[in-house]
Amino acid sequence: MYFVFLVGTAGSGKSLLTSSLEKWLIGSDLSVAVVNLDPGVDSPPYTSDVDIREYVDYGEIMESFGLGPNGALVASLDMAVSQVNDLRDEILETERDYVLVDCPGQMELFAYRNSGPLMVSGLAAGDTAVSLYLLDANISRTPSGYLSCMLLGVSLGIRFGLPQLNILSKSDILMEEEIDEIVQWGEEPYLLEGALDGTAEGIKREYSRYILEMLTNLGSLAGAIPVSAKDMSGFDTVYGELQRVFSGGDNLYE
Ligand SMILES: Nc1nc2c(ncn2[C@@H]2O[C@H](COP(=O)(O)OP(=O)(O)OP(=O)(O)O)[C@@H](O)[C@H]2O)c(=O)[nH]1
Ligand SMILES: [Mg+2]
Repeated sequence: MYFVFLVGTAGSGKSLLTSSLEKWLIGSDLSVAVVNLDPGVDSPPYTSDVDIREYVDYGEIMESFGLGPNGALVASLDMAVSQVNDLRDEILETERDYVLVDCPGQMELFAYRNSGPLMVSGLAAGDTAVSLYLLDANISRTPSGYLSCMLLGVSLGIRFGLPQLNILSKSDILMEEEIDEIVQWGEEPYLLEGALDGTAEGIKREYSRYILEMLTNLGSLAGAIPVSAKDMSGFDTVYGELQRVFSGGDNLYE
């Protein structure tokens, strides 16, 4: 069983990509289970095989504890993590090859509290797992937006401890030349440096240089694969990269 966790900032396209990737994998004769890990979602764009909402009632938690949306998400995840073994058993019972896990959008709550990483490690529990980190094309189309998304990606990699593929989500909203430029930023750091120098000034430029140098030294400036969940494009490349990782490729954060 191969676990694929979809992570990224709020609205970066995790749920729609989960849905489109499921369709693509099934169309390639592979068996797929879909897991919804977002307790607060109303109607995800897929039919989940395993759903955290069967284990915790976000609305009721919000009401009975007098919590706001963020507090209720934290409480829901904290409660659900005690049942992670049951969630995993339910996943194992599907006996599918691939497990797509759609993670909650509020990354600062999911990744930077204990329950998120505990949930991820509890679900995968020794099986091969990878995370797809979505960079929203709306943000990463500018050099400083791209750099800050990459920085967040490193931080998420440290939190989850999984090999990670960077996905340039919603690439259909970009022009072909923009996509090429962003892909090249990942391949040739000096191009990103030049683009940053041309767009940032003062302290922003200085910080950007330091961060770029750090990411380059860490070897963490891996490129992002352009994908559109809307047009179903880029999936063959994602699948190829997943195979590379699953067949014993790199694990950056172990
Ligand atoms: N153009 C375009 N829009 C997309 C794509 N993927 C997602 N969107 C849109 O982006 C918005 C957010 O998509 P979701 O899939 O809900 O994103 P998410 O990361 O699951 O959001 P949260 O769970 O709320 O954090 C929706 O309006 C989607 O229709 C894409 O590939 N192309
Ligand atoms: Mg979602």
